[in-house]
Amino acid sequence: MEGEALTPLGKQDAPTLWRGALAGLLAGLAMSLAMLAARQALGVPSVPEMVADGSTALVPPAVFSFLLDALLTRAKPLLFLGLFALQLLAGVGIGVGYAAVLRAWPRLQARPWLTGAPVLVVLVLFNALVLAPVTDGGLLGSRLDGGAARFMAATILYYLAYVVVLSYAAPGRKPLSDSGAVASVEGRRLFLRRALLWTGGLAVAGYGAKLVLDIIGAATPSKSFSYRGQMPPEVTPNDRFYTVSKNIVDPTVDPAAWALEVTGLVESPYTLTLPELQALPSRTQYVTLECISNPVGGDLMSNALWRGVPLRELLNTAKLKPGVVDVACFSDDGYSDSIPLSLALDPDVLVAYEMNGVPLPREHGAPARLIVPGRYGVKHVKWLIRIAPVDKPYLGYWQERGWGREAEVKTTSRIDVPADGAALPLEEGLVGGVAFAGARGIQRVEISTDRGKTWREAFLKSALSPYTWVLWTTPWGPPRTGGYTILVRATDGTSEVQTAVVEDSLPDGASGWHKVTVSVEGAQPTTR
Ligand SMILES: Nc1nc2c(c(=O)[nH]1)N[C@H]1C(S)=C(S)[C@@H](COP(=O)(O)O)O[C@H]1N2
Ligand SMILES: [Mo]
Repeated sequence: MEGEALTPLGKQDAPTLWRGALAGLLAGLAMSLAMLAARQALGVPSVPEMVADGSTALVPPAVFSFLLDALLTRAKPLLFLGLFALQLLAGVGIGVGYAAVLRAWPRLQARPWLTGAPVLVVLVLFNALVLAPVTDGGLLGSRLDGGAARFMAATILYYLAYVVVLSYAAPGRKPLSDSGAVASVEGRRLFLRRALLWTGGLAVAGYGAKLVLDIIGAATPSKSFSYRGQMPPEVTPNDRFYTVSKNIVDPTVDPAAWALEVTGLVESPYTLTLPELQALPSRTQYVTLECISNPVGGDLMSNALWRGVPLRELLNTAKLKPGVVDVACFSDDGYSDSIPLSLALDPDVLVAYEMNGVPLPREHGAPARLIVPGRYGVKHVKWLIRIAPVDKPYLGYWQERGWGREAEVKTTSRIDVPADGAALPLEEGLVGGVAFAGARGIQRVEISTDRGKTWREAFLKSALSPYTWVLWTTPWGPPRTGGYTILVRATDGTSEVQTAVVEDSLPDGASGWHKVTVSVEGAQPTTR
């Protein structure tokens, strides 16, 4: 149409900001779809996952510890959805800006590539130079799974999807010819185009929603079970064992493709397949795990029977070179931690592949994980893929984020029966729970109902191993009706009494005494 050239595009032809927002939303959906597809096909993490992972490195742990605990470990699907919504919001924002530019320079509408290309370049540079390095993925994503090439390919792919849809959906009406006949043809074309756009957009959105639901379905929210009012089983069944991980989606490792690399400061590095690991002499051992962020009285503590090969045997086979300080352990999910050499040589530190008699479940680190008696959960690296002795102190994932290096379990005890807030009859009942002191063991557990003036010693069930919690119980009959606070404290194997000093779990684990408050109500009519 010559008309286009004759009638210069004016502001009235440019998109409204609303239209820009809508186009931005559509483009954001297309981008998210491409992002999730790239994640599926290339294994490149999506932007929300990178941000979630990176945020734990960026925000000072003290400020963030509540959020970390609440969001990262408990409501991961929510965190993921929230970041995803933010990503769409960013898409909308760019759409609005884009429309504003077209309103300022309406003639640019005829050249969508001229406006689209800079947006693409800025987005790609953002990923390469800001997002990846800041979230620990390295410049250009070089430290991510699959390296820089895959990350940059995926980046270009999903941002291209954004820019193409945006530059297609954002521009306002181009001037139509004055001729009615031509206009109706144009109108029909426009209609077709719109119908196509909407169908495509909806299909894309639908598929994207499915992929998001898939991720959320695969997301392993950290879980724990509370035994309030009930004694916990001494050995926690696998499906009740607490789970904690840094990931929105935990890795699924193919056991057939899995290999454990023993490398670093050793004479003869080697790798082991799973059958090779399982063929080595193994041992079984009960070990209680407790998360370093478990509050006093919390539920992030469970006990299981583990089978595995002593780490020390794997290190001996590789022959350590002199000068080893720490043994660093690396995981398929990018997690890592280290233990000092002296501990790594303790025959009770295991590379475990069985939990309570069955192969390690996925969420507990299949096919193999580290079990380090006496240390908090952080040290028990799951989805283990590499063991590397190193000649200087090695800071693990959580230590880089402000948590303590030693992670030695503090003495803790918990009242499970009666439940906090319970109403009890005026008669003798049972008070009980668990106590744990890592590798030091538990010598004594006591309760007090007079704010610590007097203590009553509880009966202990003997521990299943030197590295487990103990179950304790004691009968208690409240002398009269009213409110009571029951306190508990344990004494560890070195005769040290659990400290009453209240300490937050960050950085070295929580301390203080657990207490429950109960009310004892009217006398039960006794049979006469
Ligand atoms: N690879 C990997 N290992 C990991 C973690 C992780 O995020 N990734 N989290 C650690 C933390 S903080 C804890 S408390 C324990 C929890 O182990 P569980 O889920 O089997 O109870 O795993 C540890 N090992
Ligand atoms: Mo933990």
